[in-house]
Amino acid sequence: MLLKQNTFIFSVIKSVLLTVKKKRNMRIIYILSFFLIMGFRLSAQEKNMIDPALKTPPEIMNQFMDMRFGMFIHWGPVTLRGTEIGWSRGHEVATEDYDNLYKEFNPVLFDASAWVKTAKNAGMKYLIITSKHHDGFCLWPSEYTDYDIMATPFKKDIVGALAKACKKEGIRFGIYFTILDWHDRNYPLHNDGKGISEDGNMEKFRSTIKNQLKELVTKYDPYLIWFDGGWEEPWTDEMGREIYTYLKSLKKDLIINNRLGKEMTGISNKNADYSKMVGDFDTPEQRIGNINMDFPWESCITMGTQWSWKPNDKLKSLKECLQTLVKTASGNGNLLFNIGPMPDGRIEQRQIDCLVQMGAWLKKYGESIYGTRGGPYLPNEAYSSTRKGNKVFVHLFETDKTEIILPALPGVNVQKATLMNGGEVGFKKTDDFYKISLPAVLPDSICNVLVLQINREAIEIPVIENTSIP
Ligand code: JFZ
Repeated sequence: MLLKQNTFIFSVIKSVLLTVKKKRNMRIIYILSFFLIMGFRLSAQEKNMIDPALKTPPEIMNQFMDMRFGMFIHWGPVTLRGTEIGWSRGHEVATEDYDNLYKEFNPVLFDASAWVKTAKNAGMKYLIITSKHHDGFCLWPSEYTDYDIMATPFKKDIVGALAKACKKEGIRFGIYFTILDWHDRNYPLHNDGKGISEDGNMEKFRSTIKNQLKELVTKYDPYLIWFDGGWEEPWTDEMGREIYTYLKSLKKDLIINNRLGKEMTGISNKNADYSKMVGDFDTPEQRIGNINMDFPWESCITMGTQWSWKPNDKLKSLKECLQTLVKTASGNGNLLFNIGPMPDGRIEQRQIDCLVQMGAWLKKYGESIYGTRGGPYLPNEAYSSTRKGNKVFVHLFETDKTEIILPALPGVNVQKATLMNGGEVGFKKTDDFYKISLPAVLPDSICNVLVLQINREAIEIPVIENTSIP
C-alpha cells in the first residue's frame, strides 16, 4: 500500500517536472520525491495514525462481535483479603501487607477446565484473564519479574492452564494486561497521592512490558489482548501506537482493545473521537455502551460490586444479568461479564448458578443474540431489539403485558409475528404503530423474544431514534 503511494507521488513529480522543463536531471526528481514521501509519512504519524495495513481487518472484528458474550476474570492474591484488586493496595490494605499476600496465595482448588466449562455453559464464547493487574502481580511465570505465580506456594502457571483449557473447549482466549503498574519502581506513579516519583524510568518500564507482552503472545497465542491503564499521565498515545504496531508484528490478527491509548468512552460515557482510538474496539465500563453501528465496542460489567472476589458481595439478579446482555447486544455491542474467583481457586456457587441460568436462556433464545446486529429499536425499559437476515428480534422485558405497541419500521412489510418458543401472535398495523397481542402466559418468565419476519434485509433499516409511544 505504502509502495503504491510512493510510486504515485514519484510519478506525479516526474510528470510535473517533465512538463515544466523537459531536459531536467532525473536526480532532482528523485530528491524531490524522497522529501515528499518522507513528508507524507511524517504527516501520517502526526495525524496519530496506525499504519492502516496493520489494523485488524473488519472480517476479524465482525467474527469477534458475533460472539457477543465473554467472561472476564479478575483474580490474584488480593482475594485473600476480599478487597478490590489493585485499587485497595495502600488504601484498605496496607501496601506492606498487600505486597506479601502472594506468599500465602495457594489456590489448591483451581481447576482451569472447570472455569472454562462454567463460561461455556453460560453461553460465553471467550474468556479474558487478568495476567497482571495494577498491583503488578503476574499470574504466569514471567522471566522479567520475581513477583509472579512461581513465587507463591502454588507454583503453577494459571494463564497457561487457562489458555490450554480454552483451546480444548473451543473458547477464545484473551489476556488482560495493565500498562500502569503501581508496584514496579520504574513506573513513576504509585496511586499513593505523591505524584510522579523521581526514581521512575519509563524507558526501562516500557522495555519490561514489551518483553512481557512478547512472552504472553509467544507462550499463549492469545486471540485478544485487553489493555488497561493507558489513562495515567506517564503513558502517551504514541507509546500505545508503538505497542500496537509491535504486537501486530508478532501476531497479525491479534485483537486489541482501545485502552492502549487515551481515547475511550469509559466509565463516564465521554465524547470520544473513534478515529483517534489506539485499538480495535471501545470499552465502556460498568455501563451499557451507546448504540454504534460502525465502531465495535464491548461493555465490561461486574456481576457483583467489585472486580475481584468480595465475600458476601451483592450480586446482580438473573433478570439484571440477562437484560444487561440483551441491551448490550441491542446496542450492537459485546458483553464482557466479570466474575471473581475465590482465594481457594473456586468460582462461588451462587455466581455459577446465575451463569448456568443465563446459559439456559441462551440455549433457547441464542438465535436472537449471537451473530446478530443491534437495533433498529433502541433499548428502553420495556423492550430492545436485534436483527439478522430478514428478522427483527424484539426482546420483551415485561412479562405481565398482553399487548405491546411498537413504532412501525419505515419501508417494511411485516410478514409474520411470532414468539420464539411460542406461537404466532396477533399483529395489527395502525398508522405509524404495530399493535401486538400476546398470550396471557408467556413462554419465558424473564425475557421473551418477539420475532418479526420482514420483507427485506433487516440491517438496512435505519435505527429508530424515538421509541416512545404516544
Ligand atoms: C479499570 C481498572 O482500574 C479496574 O480495576 C478494572 O480492571 C477495569 C476493567 O478497568 O477500571 C478503571 C478504568 C478507568 C478509571 C478507573 C477504573 N479511571 O479513568 O479513573
